[in-house]
Amino acid sequence: MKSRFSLMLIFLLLMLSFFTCHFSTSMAIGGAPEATLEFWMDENQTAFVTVTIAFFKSGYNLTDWGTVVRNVSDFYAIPQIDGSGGDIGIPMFYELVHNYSLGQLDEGVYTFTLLHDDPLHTLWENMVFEIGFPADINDDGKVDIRDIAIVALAFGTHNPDPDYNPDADIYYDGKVDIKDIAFTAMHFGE
Ligand SMILES: [Ca+2]
Repeated sequence: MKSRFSLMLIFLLLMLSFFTCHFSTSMAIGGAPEATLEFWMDENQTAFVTVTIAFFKSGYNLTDWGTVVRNVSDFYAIPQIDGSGGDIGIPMFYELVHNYSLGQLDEGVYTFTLLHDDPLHTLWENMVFEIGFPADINDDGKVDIRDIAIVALAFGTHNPDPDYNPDADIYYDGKVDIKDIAFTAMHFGE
């Protein structure tokens, strides 16, 4: 009785994985583009994000990648995907790669957001990356109670308050809040 139940469970799991695989494959064949983001730095410490958009050609052309706007700690990449008419044929797999230069960034934690919205598809990908060793605020090579104290002292301040300390603003969003304390605490002892 027990082994029959186990067999049943295995069968159900197999069915579930089959449907999950089948579903994701048919999404791609249906033409919904998929984006992947990769962060890297060159020898001059310039930060880049490589955006790869993969899609099956079903009347799609990526003609304009738009611009990246730096909004304190967030970068928004807004690719424009233009329809190119009813191009019905054998589905072809396309991949478009674009490098966004983010320039030389101060030490901190940043978020890169890719957003594309059209009547058919929404592409939304988020990536968090770190520059330097931001939890070590006093730059003495370790994260300890001194670093926590610096963030605690600046807690609740906003740029341009006189007490605002950009080094304590690890998420670099113009305010020192619980996110910055939590990040420092998470790296405590490193
Ligand atoms: Ca330190």
